[in-house]
Amino acid sequence: MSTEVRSETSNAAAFARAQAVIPGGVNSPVRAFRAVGGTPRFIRRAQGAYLWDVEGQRYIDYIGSWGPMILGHGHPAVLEAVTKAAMDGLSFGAPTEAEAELAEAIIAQVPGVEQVRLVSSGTEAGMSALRLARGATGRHKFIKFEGCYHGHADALLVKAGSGLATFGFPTSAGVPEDVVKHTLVLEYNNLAQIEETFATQGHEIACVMLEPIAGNMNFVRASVPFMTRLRELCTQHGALLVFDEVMSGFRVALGSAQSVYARLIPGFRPDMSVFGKVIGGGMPLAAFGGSKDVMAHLAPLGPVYQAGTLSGNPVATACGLATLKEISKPGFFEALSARTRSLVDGLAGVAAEAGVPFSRDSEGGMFGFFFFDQLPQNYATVMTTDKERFNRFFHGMLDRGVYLAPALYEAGFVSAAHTPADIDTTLQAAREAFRL
Ligand code: KE4
Repeated sequence: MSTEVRSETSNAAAFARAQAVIPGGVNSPVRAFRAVGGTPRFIRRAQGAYLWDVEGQRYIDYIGSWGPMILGHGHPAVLEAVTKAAMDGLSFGAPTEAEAELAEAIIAQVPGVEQVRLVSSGTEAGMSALRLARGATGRHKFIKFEGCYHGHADALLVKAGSGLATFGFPTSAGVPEDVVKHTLVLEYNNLAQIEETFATQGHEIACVMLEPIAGNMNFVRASVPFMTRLRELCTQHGALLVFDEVMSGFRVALGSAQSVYARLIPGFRPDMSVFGKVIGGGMPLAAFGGSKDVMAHLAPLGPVYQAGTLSGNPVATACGLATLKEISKPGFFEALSARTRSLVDGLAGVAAEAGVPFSRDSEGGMFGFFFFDQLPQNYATVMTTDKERFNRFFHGMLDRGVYLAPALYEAGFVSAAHTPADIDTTLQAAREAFRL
């Protein structure tokens, strides 16, 4: 672990300073390390697969800004594009050719999407997709699944109520009950629940929104039977199937998770898709899209209002375009998938040597692991996995220069900048951390 003598402060001092002026010292809760304990690392800079904190400690970065940094930090082509765009103007509040170019680049890789609207965050994209689904169908109810996160819009901050297909109740203060009264929260991968819910309420359901590979409960795939039936039920009842691919989009495959399911389920495609993270390359940019018919309900064409001062921002758009150009190159995902798989298979081998119950999965540059002897299929099971063991492992790895997600329900990410030597270093750290 290399240490640069640059620091004029410590993580603890930086945290104390931040806590005085920012709630919890962070601008997004997961960064505060509340789930794992300890002092969050304040990052001063990043390059390739590495982060450096204010104490000069280097970390191999397996968060990658929670997904966007698929090329690694500081890719020269991306920095060049961002710098040029910035020199031409930071924001116009007027349309630019680059927005159409980015929309074309997204649409080219996702057959089910004919048009997209660019926005500034995954929350904004998910919220807008829900409003559009409701406006396009004239229905209010929608289904989400426990363990899937779709951003912090009020109607989406809901967890399962007791019993089958009851209306959820808010997971956050400040969300009135009547805002979530149309939100049905079901168990991920539970065929019986979607059958019964559609049988009794199908005619009232505007959409089903889900993460096809759920990275907000670490890494849980929708089973093929579940996804197949979900598609059939949505089609049968006139509900829109909305894929939240903010995390999985352009991360698990160039065609996103929906291309993985299209290979497993002939002719499969969702009705709407939500993207973020990778398509912005680390800048504030997200999108939602679908058929021209569905998107025609959006203002200024139709009655579903949606807007944004910085939507399609030229600097963010340049960053996203440069990122998509690089990941579209032949062999990119094959190499990234192999590198990610070498990490998780290596971790499984080291866990076995240590006699630690462990399961893992990965797709493209996204991975997950559990201190549990099999891969969980739903949120309830994920939450029974060994939290104490995870927290010890997390800090053991952090102390050895490996930065994993600071919560057992979060996914991990490998970039094109991670080398076989980085994987070996990670596995060496794990050999010790598994024994803590
Ligand atoms: P943002 O509003 O954070 O850009 O996107 C919300 C969102 C929507 N949909 C999915 C599937 C997501 O994973 C996210 C955001 N992901 C989290 C990581 N679990 C971002 C990290 C954070 O909240 O700080």
